[in-house]
Amino acid sequence: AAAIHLEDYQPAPYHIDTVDLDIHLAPTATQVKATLAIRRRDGVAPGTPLWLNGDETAFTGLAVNGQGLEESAYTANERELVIHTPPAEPFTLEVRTWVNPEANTQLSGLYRSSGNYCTQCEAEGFRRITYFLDRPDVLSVYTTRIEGPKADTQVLLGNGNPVESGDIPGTDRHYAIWHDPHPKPSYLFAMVAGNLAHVSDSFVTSSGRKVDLKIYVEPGKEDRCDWAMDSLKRSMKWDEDVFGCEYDLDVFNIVAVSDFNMGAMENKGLNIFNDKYVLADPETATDQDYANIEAVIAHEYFHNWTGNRITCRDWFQLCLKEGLTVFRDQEFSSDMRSRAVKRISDVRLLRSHQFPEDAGPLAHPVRPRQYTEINNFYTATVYEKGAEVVRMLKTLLGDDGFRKGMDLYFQRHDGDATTIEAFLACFSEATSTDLGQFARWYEQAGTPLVTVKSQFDATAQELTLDITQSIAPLPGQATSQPAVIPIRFGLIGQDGADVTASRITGAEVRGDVLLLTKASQKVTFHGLEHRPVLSLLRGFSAPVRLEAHQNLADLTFLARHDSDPFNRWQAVQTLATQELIRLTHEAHKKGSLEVDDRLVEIFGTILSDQGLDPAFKALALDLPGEADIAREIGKNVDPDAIHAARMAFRSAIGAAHLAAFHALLADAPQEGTFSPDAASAGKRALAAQALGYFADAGTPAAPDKVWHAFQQANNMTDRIGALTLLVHRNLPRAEQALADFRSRHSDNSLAMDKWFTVQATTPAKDGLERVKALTAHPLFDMTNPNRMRSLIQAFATGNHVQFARKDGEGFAFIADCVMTLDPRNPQVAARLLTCFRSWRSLEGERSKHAEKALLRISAMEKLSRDCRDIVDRCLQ
Ligand code: HT7
Ligand code: ZN
Repeated sequence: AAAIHLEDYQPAPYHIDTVDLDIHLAPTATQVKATLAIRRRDGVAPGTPLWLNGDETAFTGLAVNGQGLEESAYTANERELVIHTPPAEPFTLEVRTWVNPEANTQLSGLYRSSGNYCTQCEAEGFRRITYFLDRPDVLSVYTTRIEGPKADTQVLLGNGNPVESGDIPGTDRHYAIWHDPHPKPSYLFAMVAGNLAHVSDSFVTSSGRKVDLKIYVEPGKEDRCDWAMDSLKRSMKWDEDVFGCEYDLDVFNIVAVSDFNMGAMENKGLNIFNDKYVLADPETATDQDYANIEAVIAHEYFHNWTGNRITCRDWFQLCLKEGLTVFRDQEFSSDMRSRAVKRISDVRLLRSHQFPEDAGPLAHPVRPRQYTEINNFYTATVYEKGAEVVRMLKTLLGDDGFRKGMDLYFQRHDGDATTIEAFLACFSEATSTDLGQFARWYEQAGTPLVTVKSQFDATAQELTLDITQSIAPLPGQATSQPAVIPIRFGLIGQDGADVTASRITGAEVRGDVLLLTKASQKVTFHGLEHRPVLSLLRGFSAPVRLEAHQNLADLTFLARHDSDPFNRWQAVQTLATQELIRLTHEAHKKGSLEVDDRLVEIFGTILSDQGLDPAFKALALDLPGEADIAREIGKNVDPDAIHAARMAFRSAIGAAHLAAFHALLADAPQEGTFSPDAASAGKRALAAQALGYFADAGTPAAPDKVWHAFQQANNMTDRIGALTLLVHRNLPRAEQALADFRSRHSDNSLAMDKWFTVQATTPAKDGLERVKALTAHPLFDMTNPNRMRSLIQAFATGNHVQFARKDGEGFAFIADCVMTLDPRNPQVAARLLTCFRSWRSLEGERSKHAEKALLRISAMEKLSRDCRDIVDRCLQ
């Protein structure tokens, strides 16, 4: 398929001011009548053909200004509707199509989930319902009439406010009409119909308007919506308080469905969610689930202003809404929870998902310049790195400057479909700052590497840093230009308190932020009596890789004394990573896996620090994951050696601090009533770490301890934690625990997803065989995206030793799954396929097997555009 290029952007030749939809629902033959009020754009020649997108769209008729057209006056097929010579004056076009929701396995357009009708139109699903200028810069006011059989579609929902509803006399059918007064692009259109139950609440906005809030779920699941509703109300209040954004309709509806390609969708006034991000109770949801629900509910709600009121001019600008909205949801969660813990968790996610993407064949700028399949650009780079870029803007401009820029953006662009340039111009104008060089963050792919070498001159009382920044060559980007990199820093004196330099030369400094702007620069801190310990990149102030060449003593000092919690955590991670890399090399050559006592001791210091928040402690105790170690090693990766190294390190820590872990377990809270708040979750996370290390210390008491933890768990976090240890460490009664879990939760699909994932990620030698056997399990269903991800994708992304097996069987299995899935659901298949993105960094034999699997996919006849795009880029 031909690539689409940013530089080719042209505005649409026609406006579509209003869209009136009349949808008659039926499982296999839904009739859609779209009446479009169309107007030629100024400057466009009269008679310019009107070209509308379709995708497997079934045409049944049309009329222009109420009159039928000769067949020669238009072209209608699955992919397009072209009116060859439209009227010069504004006109109405009535188009009739029909849709088969039952057969829609792609879950894009109008489809069925558990017998209910729902839609997913981002990015290009609306054209699967009716022909349209299906692009984000065509904004229209929508009125939707939905009609269906009363028995099967008791609930009829659309965008905007409800206008009217009633029975259709003499039939068993009824209808509802919805009107959305806010012009919107077609990707934000939605409708839902079915027999759904709901919970209700309300919110009074800052200007005193009452908004009715409803969450719709399958009947019987209403009692699992409390947390989502609570999160929604907190999000609405937070957006008013922090960004001055007030909600703008009379109703806000959320619908949870169990078949959904992604997490959720921000359709105007009618958010549709993967039920995984709505449903929660202590019995079935982990603390992580609660945190995710809070974040995703907030994210979709925040899109109402950043995405819906102000949308993207074209899909290249996707980060305009996604990066900004992720930043906003991260800030919301930070305010609801511990800011330090949230920052560490976000950086871990960025490093584990975005850094590998940015270092391999799928690397692309935060604002890509070309694509063949837009669905493949809903990536960690657009979302997570996009959020980091917004965060850097805030760091550079300060809190007030950032808020001024956002205020100007909302005021100037409300109702627009706009660009990154326009967004940056608001910040530039509001703060009189030149952001020309900063814009490179949107244009260049790759993670900058920042290296720092420091030298202290006691006589001159100067600390000098030699700093470089560079991006390794990438496909399509041989060279790069220096970016503006804000480095938040501290200088720590011998007593552990921060000291200040009398003067700093060689770089612009704003408060405690150093601005790097050149490929290499020398920065000097003057007036320092003693050599301070450097704390760089505090709070992870820029999405870069930092090589600061700090020795064990300095890093240990930072781990103990840094006033910046992120860098305290980072110091432990850096030390642990260095040791894990050394141990991995030993394991690879079958050497001895003796762990350095000094490193084991650092974990003892963390454990005994009474002043640390339990959630922070839990994160600090967690060793870098296997994928993190692989990424740091970068080439000739041997996943077996990494696994052995990591387990050896864990055993050493467990054995050395057994008493401390034991004490932590004895102190673990035995709650009566479960609370999902951050403080309680932190205590559970710490107890889970203690149990894990206790198990890895290998004492004879460990298996019983874990089994009891499993049996006594009164919430899902504790239960799944213990079950994971039983299965992954192959402890006695693991199979019994799996059977117990299954019988307890077999009627709850979200809980059963966890059951599949625990087994998919077990590093045992027969891990792959277990996964293959589970594909034949009666509860496994390849066509349900959540279930597929819980087993297949969890295996491919969370089981490095088995996925990257030396015999190549792991790769071959995933290739088979991709090929099975592709004809049914190409979006989900293509996402699964991205698990091959780091194949070139594996050691020889393994990378050969991965290439073979990719070539097999590439040779498949009728491969979707989605998978073709990913496989071609992986192999380039
Ligand atoms: N904006 C939404 C993206 C999304 C999506 C994209 C492609 C295909 C299916 C999809 N479902 C949702 C979600 C968000 O980022 O808020
Ligand atoms: Zn989003």
